Amino acid sequence: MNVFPEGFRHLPGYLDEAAQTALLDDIRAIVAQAPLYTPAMPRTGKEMSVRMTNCGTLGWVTDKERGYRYQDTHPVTGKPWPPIPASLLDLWRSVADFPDDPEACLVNFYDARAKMGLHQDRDEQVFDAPVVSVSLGDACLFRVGGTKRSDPTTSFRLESGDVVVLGGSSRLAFHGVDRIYPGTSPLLKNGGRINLTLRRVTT
Ligand code: MD3
Ligand code: FE
Repeated sequence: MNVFPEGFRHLPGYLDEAAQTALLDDIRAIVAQAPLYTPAMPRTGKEMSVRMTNCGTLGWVTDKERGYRYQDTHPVTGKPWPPIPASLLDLWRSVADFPDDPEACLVNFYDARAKMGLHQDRDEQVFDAPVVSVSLGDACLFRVGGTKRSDPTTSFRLESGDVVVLGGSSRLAFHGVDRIYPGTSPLLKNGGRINLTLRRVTT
């Protein structure tokens, strides 16, 4: 029984080692301009285990007072987000099958204990563009279900260099990261996993 939602594409090993290293250099330059920060859940203020930053004209942020949203500046430095690097624009143009470039690139950093609970991505104003995700560093156990929280889910590993395209009905599928597998990639000297998600936000 195939429980992958329609429009879900997993491209294992899409980026080779050289492309992963080059992309990691781009991400280091972004983090130097826009440091990783610890986001907090709306209302409760509970800190997430994943640290985040963004590049692009808009970035996804969350804090206790104002909740989930997109904004054009870093919540700690107040500076505009750095631009999306050419490497990621090229990737989007190759796999997204969408006429416009992405506006937002969320950079998630997972240490060995970090995880992300099952959720839908619905803070964007439009859902017609796909979400494109790139994994770097340690592997993770990823879970994807259907468009209802109660739908059955499938779990599989995402490895460094994998790309996932979430188009069609998969765009609103529930998904999450159950665990990181420490020591499964030599890419990051001190271990951990980086995930990049490219998105359209506005009309
Ligand atoms: C499936 N990030 O930032 S990326 C997120 O690995 C997020 O950091 C995860 O979920 C991570 O919101 C997963 C792959 C992904 C992204 C968006 C999706 C899978 C998706 C949207 C719908 C279904
Ligand atoms: Fe998500």
